[in-house]
Amino acid sequence: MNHRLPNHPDLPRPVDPRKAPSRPDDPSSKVLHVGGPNVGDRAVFDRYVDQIFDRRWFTNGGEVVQKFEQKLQQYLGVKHCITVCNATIGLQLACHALNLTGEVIVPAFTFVATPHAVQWEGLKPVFADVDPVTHTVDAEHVESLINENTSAILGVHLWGTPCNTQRLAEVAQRHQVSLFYDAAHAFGCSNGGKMIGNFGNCEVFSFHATKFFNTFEGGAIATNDDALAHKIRLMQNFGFAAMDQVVHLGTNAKMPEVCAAMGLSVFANIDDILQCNRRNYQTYARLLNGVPGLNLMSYNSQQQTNYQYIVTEVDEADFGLSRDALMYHLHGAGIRARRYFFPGCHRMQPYLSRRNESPGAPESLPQTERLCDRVLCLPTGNCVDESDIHRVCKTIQSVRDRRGLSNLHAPRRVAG
Ligand code: T4K
Repeated sequence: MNHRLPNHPDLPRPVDPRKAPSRPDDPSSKVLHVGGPNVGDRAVFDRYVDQIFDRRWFTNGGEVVQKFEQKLQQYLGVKHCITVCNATIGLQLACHALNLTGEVIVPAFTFVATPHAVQWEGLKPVFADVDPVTHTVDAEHVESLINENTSAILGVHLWGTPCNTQRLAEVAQRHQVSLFYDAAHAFGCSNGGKMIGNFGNCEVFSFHATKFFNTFEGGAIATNDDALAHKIRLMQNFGFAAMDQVVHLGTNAKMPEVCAAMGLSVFANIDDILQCNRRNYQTYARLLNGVPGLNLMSYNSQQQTNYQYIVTEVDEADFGLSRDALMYHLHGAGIRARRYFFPGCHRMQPYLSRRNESPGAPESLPQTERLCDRVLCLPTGNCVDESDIHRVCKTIQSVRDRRGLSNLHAPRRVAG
C-alpha cells in the first residue's frame, strides 16, 4: 500500500511506518503497527527448521508442508486444504480452476488483491457495494449486477466477518454461477457453527505476515470438492501428476517448507493469540466507549471471530475532526493507524480509468465510499499490550479534546 500520504500544513508530517525509530528505554517511542506480525512458539519453529536442514528438503511438497496441510484440514473440518505461496496467487488459481469467463462480481471495499487476482486472469471484476454494518458484499446489489457474462461471485469475509453466505448461495444457485470466497481475513472464524473454509466452491486464506495467523508469506485454498482440489493441486505445481508427467496447465504456487514450519509454530500458540486479540478488542471497546463520533465495529456473538482488526469509524461531525486528521495525529505519535481500504478498489487503477467503458456499472458505490472516508484501523496482535492500547486511546481522546484549539482541516481527498 502507498505510504506517501498527502502533506497538510497543519498536520504532522507522515512517516514511513517502516522507517520510524523506536527507543527501547522509552515506551512512548514504541511504534505501533496495524499488522505487526504475531510470533508463534519459536522452539517449535526451530525444531522444524533443524529438520528441514537435516533432511535438505526445502520445498516441493515436503514433510512439513504435508503436516501443515493435515493440521489445517483438521482445524477447519474441511476435506482439502492446499497450501500456496500467497492468497493473491491462490485466488488466481481458484479463478482458473473454476473455469471462469467474462465477469466476476467482487466488493469494491476490499484489499486491491481481490480484483487484481480476477483481472490478472483476464476476467473483468465488476464492483458491488457493501453492507454498511458488516462491511461485506451486499447480496441484493450482487444480484442486480448479474448478466449473461457473469460467471462467478467472489465474496470477501472482510475483517473476519462472514459474508451473508446463505443469501449469496441462493443468488449463485438461481443464476447458475460459481461462488467462492476471499477468506484472507477469516482464518479461525466461523459462520453458523461451520468454520470458514467450508463455504462456496472454495475459499482462499492469506497467511501473510500481517495476518493473525501467518507463515511469513503464504496462503491456502480450502474446498470440499474432490475434483476441484485435484485440479488446484496440479495447477499449484506446474501441472505435474508425477515425475515427468505434466497433465495440466500449471504454475509455481508452492509454499516452501520453512513457511509451513512457521504455520505449525503459530498453530502451537493459536489459542493464546486468539485470546490476546479478544482481550485487546475488549480493552479498546472499554476505553473508546463514550468517545463521541468514534465507533468500534462490533462482532456477532453467535459467530467465532479472530478479532485480528480493530476497525473504527470516525464520524467527522460528532468527533469534531476528520478521520484523516485523526490518522495524521496518530502517525505523529508513533501510532500507525491505517485507513484500509481507501479510496476503494473502484477508484484505484486500472479500474478507475475503465469506469466509462462499462455502461452498466453503477455511478457510485455509496456505502463503500462512505466507509472509505470513515474507517480507521488501530494496532493489535501479540506485539501490542494493554499499556499500548491505553496510549492509543489516550492519544485519540487528547486529539479530540484539543480539536477546537488547533486549526485542523482534512487533507485534500483523493479524487474518485
Ligand atoms: N484479500 C484480502 C482481503 C487481503 O486483505 C489481502 C492481503 C489479500 C487478499 C492478499 O493476500 P496475500 O497475497 O498478501 O497473501 C498488507 C498486506 O501486505 C496484505 O497481505 C494484506 N491483505 C493487507 C490488508 O495489508 P499493506 O500494504 O498494508 O502492507 P504494509 O507493508 O504497509 O504493512 C502493514 C503494516 O504492518 C505496516 O504498518 C508495517 C507492519 N508490518 C508489516 C510487515 C510485512 C510489520 O510490522 N512487519 C512486517 O513484517 O498490505
